[in-house]
Amino acid sequence: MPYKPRVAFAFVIGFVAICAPILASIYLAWRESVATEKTLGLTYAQDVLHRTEETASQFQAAQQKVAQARLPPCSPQDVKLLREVDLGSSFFKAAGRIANNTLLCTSQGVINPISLGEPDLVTEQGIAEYFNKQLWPQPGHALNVYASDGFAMIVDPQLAVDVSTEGPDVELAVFVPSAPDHDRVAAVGQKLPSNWFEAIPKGAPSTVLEDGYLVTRVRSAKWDISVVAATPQRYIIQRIRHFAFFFIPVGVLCGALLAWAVSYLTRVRSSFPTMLRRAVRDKAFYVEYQPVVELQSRRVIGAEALVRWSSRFADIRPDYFIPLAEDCGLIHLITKQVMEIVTGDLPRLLKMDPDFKVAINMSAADLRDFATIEALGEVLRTSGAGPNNVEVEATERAFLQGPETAELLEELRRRGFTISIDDFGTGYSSLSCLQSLALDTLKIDRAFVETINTDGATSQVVKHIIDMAHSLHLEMIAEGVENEPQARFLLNHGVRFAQGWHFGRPMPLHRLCEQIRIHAIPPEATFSASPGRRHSETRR
Ligand code: G
Ligand code: G
Ligand code: MN
Repeated sequence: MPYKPRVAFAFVIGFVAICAPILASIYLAWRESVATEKTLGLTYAQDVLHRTEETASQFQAAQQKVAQARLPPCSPQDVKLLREVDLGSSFFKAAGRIANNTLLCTSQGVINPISLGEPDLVTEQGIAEYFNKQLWPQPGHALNVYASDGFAMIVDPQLAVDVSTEGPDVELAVFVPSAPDHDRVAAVGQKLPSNWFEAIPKGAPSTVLEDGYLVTRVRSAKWDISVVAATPQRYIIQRIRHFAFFFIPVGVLCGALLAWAVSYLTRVRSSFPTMLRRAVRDKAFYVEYQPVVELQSRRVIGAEALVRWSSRFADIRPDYFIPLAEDCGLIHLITKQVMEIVTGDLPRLLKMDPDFKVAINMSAADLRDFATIEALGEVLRTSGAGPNNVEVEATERAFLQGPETAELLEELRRRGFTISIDDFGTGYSSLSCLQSLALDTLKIDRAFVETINTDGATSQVVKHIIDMAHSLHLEMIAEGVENEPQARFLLNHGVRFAQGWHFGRPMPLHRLCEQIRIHAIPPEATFSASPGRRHSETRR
C-alpha cells in the first residue's frame, strides 16, 4: 500500500480502536446480564420442580406402603400406619383415608368426615388433586389434598414454591401440564398470566422474554408436573448497569490505549523518513554476514551482507524498515551505506581468501538507477577487490522491472560482477524470463529447502528448480539450510553452495573471519574434525 493511504488507513483504525472496545463492553455487559438472569431463572424453576417431584415420590411410596398393609381403613392399626408414613415424609402435613371425595380419618386420628367436593383435576398417573381446602379451623393457609386408591396426602402447597430469590418480584408456579387448564398446584406472584402456563416438551427447559419478564419453564421427566419461573426484565437492566459499571471503564481504557498506540505508530511512520536520514547520518546501520559454504568441502567461500539497524530504542528488523525505505524512496541511502561498510570489510576478507565473494542485496529502485554501476565501481577501486568478489542479489520482482533494469544488469555482468536472483520461486515468477535474463546464480528460497525430506505437496518442487537451473547452466545457492539431511540432499542433487543456520547465522565480521580460518584446512579433515562446531551453530 502506498504511504499516504496507509496513514489514512491508520486513522480509520484509530477511530475503530476507540469505539470498538466501548461497543464491545456494552455488548458484553448485555450478554453477561441475560446469561446470568437465565441461569438464575432456571435455578429457581429447577429448585421448585425438585421439591415438587420429591413430594410426588413420597406420596407414591406412602401410598404403596399403606396399600400393601391391607388394613381396614381408619382402624386403630391403620391410623398408626398413617402416622408412621406421615413422620417418614418431610413434605406431608398429614396422611389420611378418603372415600367418595370425603376425608374420613388422618394420621392425627379419626375425625368428622370432611367433604372435599369434586377434585380440581386428575393427573396422568390417576392422582386426584383437590386445591385450596380449608381443612381444619386452625390458622395457616389453605392446603392441597392428593388422593389415590383411598389414600390421601395433605400438603402445604407453599412449601414447594418457598425458595429464596434475588427479589420479591420473582413469580413462581407449579402446574399440571396434562390438565386442560394447566391448573396451578401452587404459586407465588401477582401476575402469572395464563399464557405462561403452556406445556413444553419433557426434558427441554425453555426461556423466553414475554410480558416484560424472562419466563423459564421446566417439565418433569417422570411426573405430570411443570414449573414456571418469571424474573422481571427490570432485573436484567439493573444487572447491565452493574456490569457496565465495570466493563465500560475497561473498554474506554482499552480504547484509549489502542488509540494511543495507533497514533504513536502513525507518528513513527510519518516521521520515518526523518528517522532514516538521521540513522544514515549517525551510521546506525551495520552489516552482518551470513556464510555461504561449498557443500562438498564445507569451506566458507563467501557471505551475504545483511543490513541491521540499531536504533535508539531497539534493533529494527530489515523486514520492517526495507519496505518502508523503499516506499518513501530512500532505499538508495541504505544501499549506499551497506556498500561503504562492505568496502571497508573486503580487504580483510580478501587477505584470507582472494576469491572470497560478498553478496549485496539490491532493491528494485537501485537496479533502475545507473548510479549503482558507478557506486559498485567505487567499491572495487577503494577496496582493491575484483568484480568476481562482488555478487549483486536482486529479487525476482526487481528483475521484472523493465528495460532499464535489464540493461543495467547486463552492464554489471559485462563488467564481471556476479548477478544472482534472490528468493527464487516466491515472487511473481515468470519462468520464461529466466532464459533471457543476465543471470549467473539462482538462490533457492528457504521455503523450498524446508520441504526437503518432508512429504508436503511442494516437496518435489525443489527438484524441479534444481533441474531447471542445471539446464539453464545457472549456479545455485540453497538458502535456509537448517540440517545435515537437507545439506546431503542438495549435494546429491548437484547443488554446490548453501547458506543457512546449519552453517552459520548472520554474524559480525570478526566471527566470519574465524569461520573462514577454521574451514581453511583441507576438506577431508574439515569434514570429520568439526561436526561439533557446526552443530553448535545450529541453534534454533
Ligand atoms: O537476514 P534478515 O532477516 O536480516 O533479512 C531480511 C530481509 O531483508 C531479506 O529478505 C534480505 O533480502 C533483506 N535485506 C537484508 N539486507 C538488505 C540490504 O542491504 N538491502 C536490501 N535491499 N535488502 C536487504
Ligand atoms: O531474503 P534473504 O535470503 O535475503 O533473507 C535471509 C533471511 O533468512 C534472513 O532473515 C535470515 O536471518 C534468514 N535465514 C537465514 N538462514 C536461515 C535458516 O537457516 N533458517 C531460517 N529460518 N531463517 C534463515
Ligand atoms: Mn538475500
